[in-house]
Amino acid sequence: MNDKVKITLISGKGGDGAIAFRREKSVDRGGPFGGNGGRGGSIYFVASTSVDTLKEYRFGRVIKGNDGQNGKTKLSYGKDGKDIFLQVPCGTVILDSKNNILADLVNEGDSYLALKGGRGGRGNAAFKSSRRKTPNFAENGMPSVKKDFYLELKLLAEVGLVGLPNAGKSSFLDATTNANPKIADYPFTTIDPMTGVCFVNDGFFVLGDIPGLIEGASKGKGLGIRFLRHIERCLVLLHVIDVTSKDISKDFELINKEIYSYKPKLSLLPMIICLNKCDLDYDKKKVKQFKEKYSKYPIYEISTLKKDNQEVVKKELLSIVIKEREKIKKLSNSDEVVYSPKKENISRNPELIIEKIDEDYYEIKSERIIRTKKLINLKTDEGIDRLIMYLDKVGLNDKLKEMKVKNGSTILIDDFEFEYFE
Ligand SMILES: Nc1nc2c(ncn2[C@@H]2O[C@H](COP(=O)(O)OP(=O)(O)O)[C@@H](O)[C@H]2O)c(=O)[nH]1
Ligand SMILES: [Mg+2]
Repeated sequence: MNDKVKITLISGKGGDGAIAFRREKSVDRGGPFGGNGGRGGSIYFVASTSVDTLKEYRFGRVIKGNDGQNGKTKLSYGKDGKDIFLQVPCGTVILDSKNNILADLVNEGDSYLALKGGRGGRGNAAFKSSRRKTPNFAENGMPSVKKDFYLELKLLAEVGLVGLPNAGKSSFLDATTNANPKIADYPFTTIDPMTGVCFVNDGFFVLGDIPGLIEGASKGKGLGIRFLRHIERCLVLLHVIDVTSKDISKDFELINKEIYSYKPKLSLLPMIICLNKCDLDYDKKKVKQFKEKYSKYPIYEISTLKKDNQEVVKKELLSIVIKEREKIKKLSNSDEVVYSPKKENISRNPELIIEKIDEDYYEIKSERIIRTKKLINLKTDEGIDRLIMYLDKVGLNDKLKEMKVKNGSTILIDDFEFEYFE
C-alpha cells in the first residue's frame, strides 16, 4: 500500500538571455550588452542511510526545481538554479509511469539524475557578428519539464546467495523463503535479484539471490555486474556449489575472484559454503580434499531437492546474521562509516505504527512491516502463521495491549485483516 509512491518533478527553467545595449555618448545604441540566462536547476535522487522511509514523498508530492536567473545587462550572466538532491532510503527503485526501472539506488550515495534543468538562453551579445552589429534579440531559457516518477522501496538482502549458474541458488531461495524464483535447467533463469524472508525458529533474515555471476562478471560480462552491487549490503554470503561439477575448487575460486575484484573489501564478509546436489553421485574424495583446503569456512554438504542439511545451514546463517547485526549496531552508534545496512537493517525492529480507523478496527501503518508482509505468501495457513509470528516479533501484541485494544478487534495490514485475541 505505502510501498510505492508517486512524485511529480518539475525541472528548473533556464533563465532568459537579456537584450541590452552599451550606453555610449553620442551613440544612441551601443554594442549589444545582454548576458546569458543561467541554467535551470536539476533534480536528483540520492540514496542515503539517514532516511528510512518514503514517507516524505507520500500524497503525490510535487517538487519544483529552481529556475535559472535571467541574464542582465553589462554582459552579466544569470545565476544557475541550484540543483535539488532528494534523499531516499537505500534500496529505493525509481520507475517511470510505464513501470520501467530507471534506477536502483542500493548503496549510500548512489544517485540518479531525474530531470536536468533547462539550458539558459543566450543574451543578445552572443548574437553579435560582423553583419549584425546590434542584434535586438535574445534567446529564452529552455522551459521546465514536468514528469512523474514512482518510488518503490525493496527489502535488501542480509544473506547473499552466490555461485555459478545452475548451482542451485534459486532452488535454495525457493525452498527456504517465501520468494518464488524461477528455476530451470539452464543458466540465467533469474533476471532480477530475488529476495525473501527466511524464518528459523523464532528468528528470521532476508535472503537474496545474486544471479548471473560468471567469469568476467566483475568486468561487465553478462548481467552479473548489475547484481554485484547488491552484495555490498549483505552481512554474509552463502556460496552454493554444484557438488557434481568437474572441479569444485575451481568453481569456488572463480566466483570469489569475481566478487573480490569487484570490491576487495567484500573479502571481509563472512561466507558459508554449501556443496549442493548431494542426492546425486559425486566424488567423495574430492569433497574431502576441498574441505581440507578451505577449512577456514563452514562447509555443508546439502541437497536442496531433498532438504538435507537445510535446517542446519539456516540456523548457522541466522547466528552469523545476528552477530553481524550486533556489530553494525555498535558501529552505527559510533561515528565510524559503515558500508553495511544501518537503518535498513531489519533487526532494529521497525517502528510499529498503529492507527485507530474505527471502533474496534485498527490498521498497521509501518511501511517496513508492510513490505515484509508483502513478501509472505498468505495463501497457506503456514504463511499466515509466519506473518503472525513476524508481527509478534516486532511487538504487535505488546503494542495492542498497551493501546488497550479489545479482544476480537480487527487489525488490518496492507490488504489483510485478522482478529486480535490476547
Ligand atoms: N538433484 C538435484 N538437483 C538440484 C538441486 N538443487 C537444484 N537442483 C537443480 O539444478 C538446476 C539449477 O538450479 P537453480 O536453482 O535454477 O540454479 P541457479 O542458477 O544457481 O539459481 C535445476 O534444474 C534444479 O532443479 C539438488 O539439491 N539436487
Ligand atoms: Mg537462478
